Amino acid sequence: EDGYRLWLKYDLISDDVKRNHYLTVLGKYAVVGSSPTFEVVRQELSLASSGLLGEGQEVKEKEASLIIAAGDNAATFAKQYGIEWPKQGDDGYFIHDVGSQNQPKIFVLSKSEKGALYGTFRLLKQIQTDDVLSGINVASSPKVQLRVLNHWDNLDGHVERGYAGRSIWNWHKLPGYIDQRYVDYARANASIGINGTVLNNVNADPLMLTPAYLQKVRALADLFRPYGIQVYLSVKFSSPQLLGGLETSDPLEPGVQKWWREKVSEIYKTIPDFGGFLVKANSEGQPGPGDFGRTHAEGANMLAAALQPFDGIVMWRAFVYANEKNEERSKQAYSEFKPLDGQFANNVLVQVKNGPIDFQPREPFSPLFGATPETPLMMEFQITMEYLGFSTHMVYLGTMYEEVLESDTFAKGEGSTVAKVIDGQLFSNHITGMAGVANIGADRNWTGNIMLQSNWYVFGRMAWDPEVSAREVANDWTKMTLSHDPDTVDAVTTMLMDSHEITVNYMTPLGLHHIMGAGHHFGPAPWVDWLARDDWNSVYYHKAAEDGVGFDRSPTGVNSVEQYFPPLKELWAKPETTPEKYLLWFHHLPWDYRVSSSGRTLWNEIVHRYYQGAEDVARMAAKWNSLKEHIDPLQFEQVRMSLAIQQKEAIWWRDACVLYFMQYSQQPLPDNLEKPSHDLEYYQSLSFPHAPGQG
Ligand code: BDP
Repeated sequence: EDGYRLWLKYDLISDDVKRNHYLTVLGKYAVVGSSPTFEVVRQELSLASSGLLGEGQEVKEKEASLIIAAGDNAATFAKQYGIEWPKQGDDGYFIHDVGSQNQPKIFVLSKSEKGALYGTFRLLKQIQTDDVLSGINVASSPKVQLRVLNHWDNLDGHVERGYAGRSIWNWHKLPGYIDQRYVDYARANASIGINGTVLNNVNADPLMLTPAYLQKVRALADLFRPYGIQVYLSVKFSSPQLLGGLETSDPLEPGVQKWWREKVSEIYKTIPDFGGFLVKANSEGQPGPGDFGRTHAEGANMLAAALQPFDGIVMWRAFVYANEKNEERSKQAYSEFKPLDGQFANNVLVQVKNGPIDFQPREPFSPLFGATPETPLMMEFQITMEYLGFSTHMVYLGTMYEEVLESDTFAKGEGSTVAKVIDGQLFSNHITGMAGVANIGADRNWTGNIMLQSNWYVFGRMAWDPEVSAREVANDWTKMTLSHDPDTVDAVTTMLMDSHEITVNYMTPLGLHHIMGAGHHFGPAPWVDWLARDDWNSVYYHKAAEDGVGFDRSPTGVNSVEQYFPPLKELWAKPETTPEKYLLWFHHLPWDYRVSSSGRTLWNEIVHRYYQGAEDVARMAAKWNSLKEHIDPLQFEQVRMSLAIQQKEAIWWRDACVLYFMQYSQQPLPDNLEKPSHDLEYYQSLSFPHAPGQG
């Protein structure tokens, strides 16, 4: 098992009783109707039944024990069999058994073919996770409309912040050569409900919009269509100048508007169901409406007007931090976008990173969530491991996503969670979305580490239902990917669930952030103080000095807490009422400050967390090693090696950070702790000029 098959392994079920039970369902199936999507359903059922059961075939409806139907056919079956079908959206599905204990007869019904495809994958998941099928009665609908992967893939095949090899898109061989990987990518996405993909990097190459590339995009769009996946592109705001030879890209200039209208209609002629544009504007050197004295809303709306006749949308990113007020970085997105609330066109979503800075191992949620009742906000999570140890650190992000989505913004009183902002419940948005920056590459196992496939998986599951539990998803993924042995499943699920907190401990405990290597973001480097912008440097973020450590974002400092709703703005203004996980995010505290949960001094608590984190990685590695006989040898070995690297790097993080901060705390390490094996200069001298994934 080399990881290529992801969570869709369909290995023969060895337990006879179970296999026979599933045979009573999947052994004889009927897919009612024919269409490209139903062809996909057929192929998947054939692959799954022959794999899981060793047999299985499509039969006539009357003989079938599993019937998949959509639209009018589904409605007719429901009537005929007296199935009470709960109200649901077009892409939802209803799985219902009308048979008997020994001979189930199961319907997978949906209003749409896409929903029937999702329902089919759901039924297969029930089998892959050992659920009994007789009596099944499951209804599910996506709570978020746009469930989209963002590929940061460049046209030359390099993936920005990618740690799983080259881009899966072989632009050179497209459109003529369709790699089997594209098909398996589409299957994997459809199986978790992902329905959109942005093919290229947000730092966009204008070439993407040239006719030759649009033909390549079309080949992918044609392939993905039956899987319910729409294609989107990142665009460069200055394309009218760069491609069209215009003198300006000013969004209010009629010539510019015309250029985009024509480009968009050319795209739709090629790809009739094209999804729309993703835009990074006036951010990290990218061009944008600000270059012409226009606002983000004016820029977004100009593109939105061109896309609107075709039902296309604009996903406009709020990742900006170079505003004229020159405010502290964590405050800028809010300052820039909050005043624009109500000014965006109907087909614009503003795409906001989960935290106010930048995909750190841990951040409080961005204060924009809840702050824009008139503007639909799209969540942007990072699935790729830019700040979390690339692909050798095993970090399950489900708990991190869950922590963000469960956070209460208090925008409309208690219970106004980020999840409810994103799924549109809070402000009744007409359009909703969640984006994940993909961790996918051309490595055989897709994500550089089998364990990190879980992050692609959980992103899809949480985009479908932002309130699903991270543990439930971890459990499902483990069964589908690694093992059915109950003790192994429990052990791996526990590892996954603990992994994020452990990593935060050995990288950035207690709200520390942005102290990784300059540029590549690999390894510890709290000493970085030489980069051009203040807010690219580690020292700007931790502010360690003899008087203490941490960033004062309370009212005595830069007052970013004012951007949150009460009671958070009051609670987070004081260290005693700030959650410990955000302590040094919001406060600069003396080294002898008492951390309430442990009673330790701040210095001792920091040291404790670094050591605890590193020790916990060793514990995880030992746990994994004990599972050897229950896991496929190749999978086992891949993960074992990664964990060994992670163990070494956790100690590196611990030692480098503790030695660095010790200069300021001027206090020793507690006696009982293992001493760092090198001095601080040694850690500072390490360099990684060719670390992967840089821009
Ligand atoms: C930062 C990455 C950079 C991205 C940028 C973005 O380091 O490579 O281009 O985010 O999201 O975290 O635009």
